[in-house]
Amino acid sequence: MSGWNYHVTHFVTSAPDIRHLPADVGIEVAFAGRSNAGKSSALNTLTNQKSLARTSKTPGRTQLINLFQVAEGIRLVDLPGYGYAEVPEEMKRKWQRALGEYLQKRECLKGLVVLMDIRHPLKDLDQQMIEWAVQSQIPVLVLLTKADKLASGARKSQLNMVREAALAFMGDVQVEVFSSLKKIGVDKLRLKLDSWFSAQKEAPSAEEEQ
Ligand SMILES: Nc1nc2c(ncn2[C@@H]2O[C@H](COP(=O)(O)OP(=O)(O)OP(=O)(O)O)[C@@H](O)[C@H]2O)c(=O)[nH]1
Ligand SMILES: [Mg+2]
Repeated sequence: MSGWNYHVTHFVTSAPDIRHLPADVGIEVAFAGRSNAGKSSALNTLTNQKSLARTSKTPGRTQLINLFQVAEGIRLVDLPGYGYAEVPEEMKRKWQRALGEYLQKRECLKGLVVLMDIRHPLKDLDQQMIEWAVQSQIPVLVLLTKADKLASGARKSQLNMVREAALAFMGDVQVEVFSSLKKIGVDKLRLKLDSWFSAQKEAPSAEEEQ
């Protein structure tokens, strides 16, 4: 199975809620995680583009559902970060609602990448996110981000700890280390996306079926 070329990914649209998204067809894989976990950076690293997804030192920067197209019917989604305390309640409620709706109602969602800072993994909302995905039979790839911030021993022990904890979810949950800065784990991410997106590539077109 040959993979997709993620480098040609381009921006499609930003939506405040699912009603503003394009038709619910094809396959989407969403990147979720706490504010500042490194979602937008991971998307830029994967696609080898400096500023496809906007990154910021200020948490809560990505407040919209941002869609990117890899190929026809193949999309990546940068979801609003959750769990940022400094955001006004009203705004927080709005994002949380948009996020929940997207996760529960979007039929074409076929995989979830949950990003967590390797130094602070498995916060309550991260666990809720994984639990929800497992219940919905959506496979999960957990990326422990900013792995460059830890020495290799500490990195390994965090990975083992989170892998152990992930077993409790009793679902399709794979855990890997990742660094946008040092390009660690990018191959693992690419392989996983290829496998989630392969259904689309292998599906016969309407013409071939006849
Ligand atoms: N050292 C290091 N810093 C990183 C890495 N990835 C992201 N960062 C930094 O972490 C901060 C947040 O990164 P973003 O990619 O904007 O995080 P996000 O999850 O998209 O944040 P929101 O959009 O607010 O939810 C930025 O200052 C990045 O430069 C990494 O692999 N290593
Ligand atoms: Mg972001």
